[in-house]
Amino acid sequence: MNKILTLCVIAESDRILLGMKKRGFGAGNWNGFGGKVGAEESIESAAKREVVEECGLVVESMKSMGVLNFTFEGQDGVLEVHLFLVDAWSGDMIESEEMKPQWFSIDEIPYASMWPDDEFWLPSCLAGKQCNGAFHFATDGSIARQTVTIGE
Ligand code: 8OG
Repeated sequence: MNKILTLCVIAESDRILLGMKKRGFGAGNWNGFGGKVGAEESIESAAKREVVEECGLVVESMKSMGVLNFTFEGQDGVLEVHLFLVDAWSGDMIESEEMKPQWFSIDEIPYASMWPDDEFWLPSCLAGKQCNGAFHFATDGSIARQTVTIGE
């Protein structure tokens, strides 16, 4: 079964907000904010809900940046992750049960402690370019195959 998920990249010109995932899928990695789209909600409203739940910030403006599909060796189904770049927000940042947020300089993004695919699309996303792609993960967590298309 395919799953639809969201991923919001919150960034200013020189820094990015990442969250240390404290539990569940991807625990121990820095990542953007997001999760599963509920049956009754739009992808955009799910993206905004996940941001406020995970780090307390209210999304005021975001841009759709593409779709990344993830498959895993030996597992059925596709994770369809809808990517957004958030460029305006309000509210106060909080640590949640799921995520510990922290700002990083754009020059010091901790790729070694992130999902291994991120280095192939995140720089382009931060530059405002559309990112579409598919990554197939081997059982050891490495990327076995990938296709990435970067747009304008
Ligand atoms: O609800 P849950 O916490 O399981 O959602 C998983 C989050 O992780 C969701 O925001 C989508 C995101 N995500 C993946 N795979 C990858 C990936 O390979 N790279 C990044 N950066 N995020 C991912 O599910």
